[in-house]
Amino acid sequence: MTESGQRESGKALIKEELRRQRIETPSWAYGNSGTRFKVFAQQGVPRDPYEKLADAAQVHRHTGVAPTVALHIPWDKVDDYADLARHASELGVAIGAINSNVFQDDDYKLGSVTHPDPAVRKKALGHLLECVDIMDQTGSDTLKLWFSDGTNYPGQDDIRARQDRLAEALAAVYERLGEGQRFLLEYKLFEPAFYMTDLPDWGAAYAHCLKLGPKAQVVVDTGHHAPGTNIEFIVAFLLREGKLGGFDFNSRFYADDDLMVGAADPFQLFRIMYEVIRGGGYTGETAFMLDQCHNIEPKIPGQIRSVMNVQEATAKALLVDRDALAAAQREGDVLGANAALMDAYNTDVRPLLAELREEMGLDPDPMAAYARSGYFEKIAAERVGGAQAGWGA
Ligand code: RM4
Ligand code: MN
Repeated sequence: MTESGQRESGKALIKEELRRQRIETPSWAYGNSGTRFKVFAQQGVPRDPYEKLADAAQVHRHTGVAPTVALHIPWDKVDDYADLARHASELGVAIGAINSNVFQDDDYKLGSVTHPDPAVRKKALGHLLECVDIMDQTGSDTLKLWFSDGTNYPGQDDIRARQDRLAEALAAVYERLGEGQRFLLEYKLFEPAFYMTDLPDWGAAYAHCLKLGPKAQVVVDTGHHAPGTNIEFIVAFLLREGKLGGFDFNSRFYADDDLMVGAADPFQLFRIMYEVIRGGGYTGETAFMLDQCHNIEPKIPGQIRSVMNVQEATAKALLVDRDALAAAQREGDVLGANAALMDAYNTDVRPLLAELREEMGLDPDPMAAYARSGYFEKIAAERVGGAQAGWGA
């Protein structure tokens, strides 16, 4: 084959991979959000889970790669989940991961599943089991567990006993999982607890999951690490152990900022995606989910932009000449190996993605297509009255 023929077939393969990528958007991204200082209301914001799904369907309509929506319980509580799932499918999307919430009740002031009072622990576990019931009704295969549990002061509670309580709850949830269901265990360095978090890092999450079995995997929220943490190392390690269940993608400059993925550090996102591909996570069960809030920017375009950012990082990671990289690594060619990565990162993949979108029957420019669609004007006019959904509702 000629060199240009090879280039064309390489490009076709990359497009094939990009075409099958799936990025899940979170229902809470469509609602109002803010910081602890102020939640800003926006026009046209959904008032219930049905309207959130409609907004998510728009993101899928313009990107073609965001066909599922994560729910957060109880924020997205409805009387009839089968009906909600039907509504999603009429809109051309499906319900994805179920996110549990044991952090917004007065009872959880000192913790949920790690609380010193067994009655509170029982209540928290009850909620987690209820989330599995909901999965049965929506057909979701993934439960995401994030605990705000931790302590603010040295001596406040027994660190080791809290681990025992956590392990006990996780085992009970694990037991309840049905065929084809799994849970993803999320860790976070700090916040809302400031002294000690019960699941502060991937090592703790990994150890709990390892003990439980194959249906327990770790989820990496990119905003949940100390500054400077090498997240791609964590990705490589967990994939090697078959324990990388998925990502909560977002960007951070300082703490858990929940900004658009790829906004703060697109190079880091590229490095992460390279390790995902290298480790077999791209074609495996690693879920690409967004966990973001759009406090000041419009929400639907914010999600579209985020999906595009993930696609761009993925395309660049797919472009890495892995043979050349491996050869340079074998030869100890430090600069050559680094150049193999950087060449891919420095490639402008936007024309390739535009071409792919056209082949998929989409507009090559999803942001412009959404702006032209009239959807925003429609929801701004229609969604008047009623209570707007917000982070926490
Ligand atoms: C947490 C964590 C969870 C998400 C909530 C909204 O910090 O990232 O994944 O469900 O925020
Ligand atoms: Mn998260």
